[in-house]
Order: sequence, then structure tokens, then C-alpha cells
Amino acid sequence: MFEKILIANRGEIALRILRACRELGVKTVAVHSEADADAKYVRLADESVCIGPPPSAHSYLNVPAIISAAEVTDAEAIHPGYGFLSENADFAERVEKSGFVFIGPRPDTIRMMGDKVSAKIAMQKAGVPVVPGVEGSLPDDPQEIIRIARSIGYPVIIKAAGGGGGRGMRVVYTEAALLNAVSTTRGEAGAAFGNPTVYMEKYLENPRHIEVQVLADEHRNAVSLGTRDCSMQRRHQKIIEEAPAPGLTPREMTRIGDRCAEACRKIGYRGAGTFEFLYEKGEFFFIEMNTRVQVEHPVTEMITGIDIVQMQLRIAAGEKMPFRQRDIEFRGHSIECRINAEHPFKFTPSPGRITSWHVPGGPGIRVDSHVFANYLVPPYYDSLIGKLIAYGDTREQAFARMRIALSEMVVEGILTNLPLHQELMADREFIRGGTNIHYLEQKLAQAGRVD
Ligand code: MV4
Repeated sequence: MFEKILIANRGEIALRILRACRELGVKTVAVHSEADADAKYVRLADESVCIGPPPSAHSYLNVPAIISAAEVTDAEAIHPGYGFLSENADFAERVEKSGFVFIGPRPDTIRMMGDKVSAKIAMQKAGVPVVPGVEGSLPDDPQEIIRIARSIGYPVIIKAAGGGGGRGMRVVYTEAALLNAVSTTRGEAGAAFGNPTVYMEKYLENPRHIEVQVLADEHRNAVSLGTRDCSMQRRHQKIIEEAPAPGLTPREMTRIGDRCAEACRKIGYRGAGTFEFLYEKGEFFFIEMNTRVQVEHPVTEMITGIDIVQMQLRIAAGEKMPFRQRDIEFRGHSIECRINAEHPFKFTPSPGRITSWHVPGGPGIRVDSHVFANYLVPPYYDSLIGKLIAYGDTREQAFARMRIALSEMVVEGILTNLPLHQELMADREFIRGGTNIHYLEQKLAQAGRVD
């Protein structure tokens, strides 16, 4: 195991990584912006280095500053967390070329998954079900584009190869709208991602967003840690996640999990990863792969008993995973509510000083947060201030515990989305399980709460 690693992130995930390090006996270096100098994880870290002014572009995205910090502190490896540089293949490459271990997949794997066209082709080749349609990028020839759309059948969706996470997409319902949509998406993709490549898929109208967590080591062992349902989202920001995805049979879960683990072996994947699927009418369709630890990883930890962040470190250190697929047991149900510093129904950010902070507890409750009373939520970063995670033997018990936890939670001084969570945890349809990716936006629109 490493002696010392650098945590190239902030907020709750920096604290989460720090805790994993402590349990493994690994020393930590926190890097922080000027706005995060008084953060809890900075205090708790063995060493800390200020890497620049508050804006991320000058601090958490400042590659030379982060590499220098690793050099001066003698860190052996860098954990990128999520967001920021976590899926930047050039960063992973710079880290390795500078003689450090990047705690994540190989740079080439990150690069392949960053290009959504090559990711899809690789996964289809590796036996993962993908959205029906034509693989590869769209040609320039208008007649060819029209022919491809006809062969897929309307509605279709045009996506940027360099996009992902909901950026650079356009749904097309008629042939009349097709060519304009393609050229607009191309133009936007070129400007936003420096890559005008686009591809086309059948547009699934009412899918759920179900993902599969995997872990793979450098000794040919790859396992699936089961499914998560992340359909409760607004504008591609997830707000509630649960594991396992409700309503799937254990058989369905094993089947898709095994496909993902097998694909990891085939492509020589290393580390933690997530296969994102759209799920409609009992079928899974791969859309993207995330090559980082995700915000919602705790719900998987709760139902498997596996510490995903510790496993990332152990895999990066070249260790063999201490379990095989048959050793992994799924037990109970877990749900996570993301607590954001924002207006609960308008979703405008609400940074500022938290004057009081009381977190829930009791059986089956976990709180992942870097926040404390008198903490100042900076305006420069995303609004996530913590995650409430509930576990239960059944989905009903996990939900009941989450309702109690939400009722105990007190945050004063800023606005949070706690009232929205309380409403959703009492929502009939959500309680029944299986609501799709449009559910929250439709519910908000019906209540006249949209913008
Ligand atoms: C789709 C789709 C329907 N059909 N692809 C949005 C995020 C990006 N990861 C892929 N996305 C979608 N791709 C096909 N062929 C609908 C979405 C989508 C979505 C997906 C997951 C979670 C939330 C979403 C919200 C709107 C649209």
C-alpha cells in the first residue's frame, strides 16, 4: 500500500477519500483553493497545500500546481475523486509521466470512454447491450444521414461524441427537422468540446437510468457490485439514488452485472467504474461509462459491505481484490438524498454561512458531509453539501429510516433542498418504485414550480 497520497478534490468526497486513507494507514495530502483553506478535510489531512485562488480553473483544475504539490510533499499517488480532473485522460497521463500513480483506470481507457462513440463500439464488441441503431459517427452526406435515421426509426437522438452527462444532445421527431438538428448539434459540439463528431441513436421516450458499479484489478479479476437507480434527476443533476434498482429480478441484475464484469475483463479495465444504462420495458441499453468514483457510490457500499474507495486505492497499489463474484452478497436496500445548498423548488444556488447544522443518526443512517456549524459554503463550486444515506433490510425500511433522518436534519443560515426530499419521500409513485428519468421534471411542472 502507498505511504502517502494526494487528494485532488474538495468537499465531501475529499473527506470520504481521507477516511479511506486513514483506515488503510495511508498518509494524506490535501490540496485546496484559497476558498477552502478552513475546510475540515484540510485540517484532518496530514499535510495541505494551497494550489490557487477560488475559481476551479485556477485551483482544482490547475494541473501543474497539483503535480508540484505531489512533488514537494512526496506523495506516491493522486486520487482525483469525481468531477474536476477525474475523467481527464491528459491529466492521468501527466500524473503517470511525472512518476505518480493515478488512482483510476489507465489514461487510454479514460480516453476511450471519454469518446462516447468509441466507448459504445468497445462495449458492444465486449458483449454489453447498446441502444439499437447504427454504430459509429454520422457521415457528412445528408442523404446518408436521412437513410440512417429512417433505418433507426423516429424519434432519434443526435449526441456529441465528446459530450456525455446530458451535454450536446438533440431529439429529432421528424425527417423535416433532421438535418438542421445534426448541423446545430455538430456546431455546438465543435465549440463546446473541440470535437464536432456526432452520432445517432433511437430515442427512448420513457426510460429509467440504471447503472452498474464494477471493480476490476490488474490480476484479471472483475466483479459487479450490482445496480443503482438514478432516475430521480432534474436537468441531468441526480438528486436521489438507490441500490439495488427496484423492481428488477435478481436474475436480471446478475445477468447485466455479469455482462459488465466480463466487458471489464475483455477491455482490461482497472479500478472502479460505472456502466450507465437506459432501462425500458425490461431491457438494458448501454449509453456511457464513467471511469471515476461516483457521488452515489455509498448506496452500493451499504448493500455489499464493500468500501469502494479503499478498493480503488488497493487496486491502484497493484493488490489483488480479496473477493470474487461469488463472494459478493447483496443484502437489503439503500437510498441516498443529495443535500444541496439551493432553493428547494427554484434550484438557485444558496451559498453562505451555515449557522446551525444537526445531522441525523441511528440504525442504518450514514451522513457523508464535510460541513459543520459556522461553515461558509463557497459560491464557486457545486452546491452539494452532504449526502444522507439510509439502509434497511427492505426498501420500505430504508425509506422509513430516510424519512426519519430528513425530519431530524437541521440546516440553518442557507437554503437547502431538504423540503424537496421530504416531498419526494412521501410521493406515492416514487414509493411504488420504477419512476422514470422525466418523473421529477414532470412533477415540478405540474405543480407550476418550473422556473
Ligand atoms: C438518451 C435518452 C433517450 N434515448 N439516449 C442524457 C444524459 C446522457 N448520459 C444520455 N442521456 C439520455 N440519452 C437515448 N437513446 C435520454 C437521455 C436522458 C437522460 C438519461 C439519463 C438520465 C437522465 C436523462 C434526462 C434526459 C435525457
